[in-house]
Amino acid sequence: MGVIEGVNSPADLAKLDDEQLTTLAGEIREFLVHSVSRTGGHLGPNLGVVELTIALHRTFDSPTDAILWDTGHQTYVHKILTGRRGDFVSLRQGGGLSGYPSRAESEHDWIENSHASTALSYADGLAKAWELSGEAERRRIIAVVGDGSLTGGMAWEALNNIATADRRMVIVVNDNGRSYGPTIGGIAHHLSTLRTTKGYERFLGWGRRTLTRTPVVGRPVFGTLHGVKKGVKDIVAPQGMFEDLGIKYIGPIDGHDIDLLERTLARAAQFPGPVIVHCLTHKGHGYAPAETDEADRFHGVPVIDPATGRPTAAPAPTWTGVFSAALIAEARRRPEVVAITAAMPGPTGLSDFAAVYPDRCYDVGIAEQHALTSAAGLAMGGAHPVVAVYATFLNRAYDQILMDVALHGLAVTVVLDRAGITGDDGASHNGMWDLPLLAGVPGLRVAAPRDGVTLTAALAEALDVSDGPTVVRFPKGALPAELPALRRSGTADILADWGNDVVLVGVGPMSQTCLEAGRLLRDQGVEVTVVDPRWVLPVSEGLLDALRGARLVVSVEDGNRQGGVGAAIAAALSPAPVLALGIAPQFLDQGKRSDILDTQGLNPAGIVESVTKAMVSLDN
Ligand SMILES: Cc1ncc(C[n+]2csc(CCOP(=O)(O)OP(=O)(O)O)c2C)c(N)n1
Repeated sequence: MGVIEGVNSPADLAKLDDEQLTTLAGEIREFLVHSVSRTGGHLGPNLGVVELTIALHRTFDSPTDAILWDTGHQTYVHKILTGRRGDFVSLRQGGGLSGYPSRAESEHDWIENSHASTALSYADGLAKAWELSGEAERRRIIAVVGDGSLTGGMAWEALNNIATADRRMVIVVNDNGRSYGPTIGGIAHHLSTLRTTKGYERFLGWGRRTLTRTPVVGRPVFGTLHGVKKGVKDIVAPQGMFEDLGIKYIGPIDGHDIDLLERTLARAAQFPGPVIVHCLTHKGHGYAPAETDEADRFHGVPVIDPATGRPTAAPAPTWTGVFSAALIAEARRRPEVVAITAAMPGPTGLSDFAAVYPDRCYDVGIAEQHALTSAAGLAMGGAHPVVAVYATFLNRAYDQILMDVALHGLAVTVVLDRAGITGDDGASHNGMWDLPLLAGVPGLRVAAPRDGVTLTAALAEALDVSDGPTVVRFPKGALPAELPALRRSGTADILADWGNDVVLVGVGPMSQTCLEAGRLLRDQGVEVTVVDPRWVLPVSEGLLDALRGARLVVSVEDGNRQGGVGAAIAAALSPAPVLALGIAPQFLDQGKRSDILDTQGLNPAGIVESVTKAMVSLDN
């Protein structure tokens, strides 16, 4: 039996000696590689925090003490140590173990939102609450934040507040130098300076030993040196940024040395105020294919062969790939086109663009708000920025797209990847919020292409718009086959025309689903037309032309139906009856995209059922 089998709760860690702890770390790594290679998931980040997580759970008393993981993608080891090792077979699957912390799963999980840079704000609030309730003396708060997540504005808003009070809090900076790719920007540069500079503590130790041995002048010189501590610190190890804020800084320390981690964390826990422990870790540590992967150190992997790290399935063409190629083609003939990513050049398809046009691509860090307003500035200066983000992260930048871009009538194109139901990553990753958010932005136009051809066309059309923002949204996953139109009505495509008693309107990839539902209805003798609006918001004249005269209009979108495209069509056609199908506002558990669509009735049979019911009630 391995050591790992005997660890079912943090308390079990206390019994282990140094040798057993080293063995445990190795066994956890082996377990992670074998388990995640079968399910897919965040492998690299978790391989990097094995020792750190062991040390945290040995030093602190979770859940009496709160360990708050920023982003939460690096909590697999935490899950293993808190009794969930047996559930990894179902990682990220419907009804299985969540890929992020989950409050329903464990009392050890506090935050389950996978959006980055929030842990320090949660920590600040929790510290205030425990101060008010009198629990602050007996409970500790530990926030673990990566160097990538430290590039997010929220982290700095939190630090600014944390620094002004002397509430106890241990902030562990898990610095592996990477977000997906290398972490960018001044903060990353500062951390790397700390990483490479001789530690201040070591310098002071050297100063004390050397100078106090020097007769007469030595002691006074050391005293002066100690007195002007801050200045010396900035020369030797410029941790100034944190200490200038008013937060004690310890480090950098080796984040793979359990004993050193424990001693340092224990020291930090005694400090009567906020303290930063700067830990250096390696993403993908101990697994060669991850350690040598230049792109992202196996940040997130599909199902892979554990021996080689290679995906077991042949890569299929993706929406992201079509966007990436289309953007490069557009940039070739439009010198004003530039691209912006918020720390996700690979996943959003911008790394290929950056390889061709390095001077026209900006990675701004995990800073969606800044990305949008910086894009506004670029547009003011004559560029046409394309901001590529996952749909779920656009939520962060709503005010910026509304006030900084749209109010100014600036030509910024936002490309939303992973729009609609994404599935495996659970509630916080579904891109189901964008359409209702964007529907209320004056002057903003949204395209939802249904296949690769319409995606390429939508991007070109968006880049032609010069008087306001445009959005092009598409889902996660494999690209569907091309779906040609019968004819155009303005900017809308008529996909099938078997009479117009009922008109089905499919948003983006739901056009294909509507076409299949249309065929079933036609076979039942219903006169039905299927339309893809392509440009879904605001509701276009061409679409309205195709809808007028129908007895029933049914729209289908794989997002929040409250205030979405269907609601906009209903408002435009009122009082004509419109059935707006989509997802009722809710946080959906993880599962396969197709399974979730089935349970929401957003498949051909479900649409037919809804249409039939609506027609019956119209007839009565
Ligand atoms: C607001 C937001 N934008 C983008 C992401 C996508 N994302 C997930 S993890 C990650 C990088 C995080 O880097 P770091 O905090 O250093 O953690 P590491 O994976 O390196 O351990 C990014 C950009 C996110 N989770 N949240």
